[in-house]
Amino acid sequence: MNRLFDEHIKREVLSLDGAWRFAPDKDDIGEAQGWFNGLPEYETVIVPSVWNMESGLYEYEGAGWYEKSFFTNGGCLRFCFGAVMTEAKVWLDGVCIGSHYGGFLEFSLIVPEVSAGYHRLTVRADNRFDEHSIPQRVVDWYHFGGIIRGVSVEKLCGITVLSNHLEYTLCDDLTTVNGHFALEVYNADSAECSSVITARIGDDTVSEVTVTLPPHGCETVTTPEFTLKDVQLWDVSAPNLYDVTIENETDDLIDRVGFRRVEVSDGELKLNGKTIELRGVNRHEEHPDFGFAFPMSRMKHDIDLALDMGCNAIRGSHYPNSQAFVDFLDERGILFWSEIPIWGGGFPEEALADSTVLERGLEMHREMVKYYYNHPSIIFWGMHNEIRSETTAGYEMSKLYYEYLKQNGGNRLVVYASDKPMTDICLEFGDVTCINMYYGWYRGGIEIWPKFLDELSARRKELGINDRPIIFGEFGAGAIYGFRDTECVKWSEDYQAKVIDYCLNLFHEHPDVCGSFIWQFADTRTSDEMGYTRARGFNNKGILNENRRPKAAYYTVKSCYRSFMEETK
Ligand code: ADA
Repeated sequence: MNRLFDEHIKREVLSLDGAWRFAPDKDDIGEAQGWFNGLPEYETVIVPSVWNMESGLYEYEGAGWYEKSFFTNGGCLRFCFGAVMTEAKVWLDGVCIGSHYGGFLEFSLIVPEVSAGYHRLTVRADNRFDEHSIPQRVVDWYHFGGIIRGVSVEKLCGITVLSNHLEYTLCDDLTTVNGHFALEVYNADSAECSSVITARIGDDTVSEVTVTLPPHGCETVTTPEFTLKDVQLWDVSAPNLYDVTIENETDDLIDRVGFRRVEVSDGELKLNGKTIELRGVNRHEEHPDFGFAFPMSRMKHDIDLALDMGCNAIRGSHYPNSQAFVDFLDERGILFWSEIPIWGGGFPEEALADSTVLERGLEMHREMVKYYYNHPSIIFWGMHNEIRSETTAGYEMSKLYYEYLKQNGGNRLVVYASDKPMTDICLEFGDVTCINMYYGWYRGGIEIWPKFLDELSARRKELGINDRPIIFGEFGAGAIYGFRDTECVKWSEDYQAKVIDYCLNLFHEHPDVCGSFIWQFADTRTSDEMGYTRARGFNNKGILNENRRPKAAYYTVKSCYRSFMEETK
């Protein structure tokens, strides 16, 4: 289960979450020895999870095999994986049925004819890196391995809808919507099949389309255009959602949508025509007990904390978060920045120009757009973070991804976080100028900030992009939970609170800045490659510690963000 609602009522879905047989493959011999025909030795683990939480595997990087038996009364089956770190290969009864690259994105594999009876599903997950990996080995988070999100098997019958995008424009009256659905349809039968598919929004049938497909054919069809009147907008203060049901006699796909408009105009960021200031945090979807297999109950708690601080925005740094988390954001009215894990600090220039990397990154953007398209909370697609944006390779990558996302990403802005704006040659590819900068922590004290802001304004003017607002995508300071000091020294909670307080107020007062995303929401376990700059093996810039206990900065942020919020009322 990866959503906060049932995606199917008519379609038969069997959850495969729970106990699986598991074996780490430390010598990488599993494939040669045919482990897909049955694991020679195994222990029981619970899926979803990361293997690093199993004893003896805290630092394990390599391949891991998972196996589970299930029963079906036969037919066309679709195996759905919420996310597997990082490369997955899948077998059904010893026969390979497909593979997937990319750790934080869902994928599904269809097997057209499966006999009735018991079957064995085997997954080999591999979380190693090479020069073509996204991310590359050096990242400031931990390289967890395993099946990190839910797994299910769906039985497909006749014409089925695999995915849907609601494409719409909101008219200037902000109450009328013109739209249509783009439906990815598949024929699960071994004969040609025809069916009328109906699309409902709430209780209203808005569109119908007749689909005819050859045996096991798949295509994307567009429903006729419809108009909806008196629409209740989705907004941060009133996150109105509508249920969507796409169905025919035997199949259905249920989703939720919200109608809103996001744009940059008159140099300001606007949501539904009104200027909005983003009061944000960066959050890793990572927990000390669960790694990337972040439980839904804890997601809700994180959102409660963010709202308590007065946040209205979260950056899903640095990879697509689980669908359930974004569902919560849709429900609670928090804006989201969703990005793929191209983390520049560890990305050498040659990797940016590597054709496999470029294609893998593009495919990750395609999948992110495909699976997250209908979430109203997502207002930014993030292309990458802190890459070598002063190089030609950085420019070419940015251009490729920007053009793809502008064309295919729906009503959203495209952004990336730059840590070198004075030499960056890609800034034209950000609808908003997003800066990561750490004065007060790295590269000198907080007194440098005003000078930096002046230089940034001059640079943006020179590039002719000063009509776009600025967002601070990252800033902050490290603090060890519980370390207080009257001298306000580095690593103390007091020092962190001071830096954040200074930055938030400075950005809030600046006419060109439309938002701040503090680095970071909670402390996170990091990789060995980050070395001695990361006390305890953690990135300690959380305003909460890893167990979500507040540091002093929590109350500073709460006081700032809540007072900014009051000003906009
Ligand atoms: C970068 C990076 C973050 C984190 C941060 C830090 O800006 O994008 O992931 O590593 O630095 O803590 O230094």
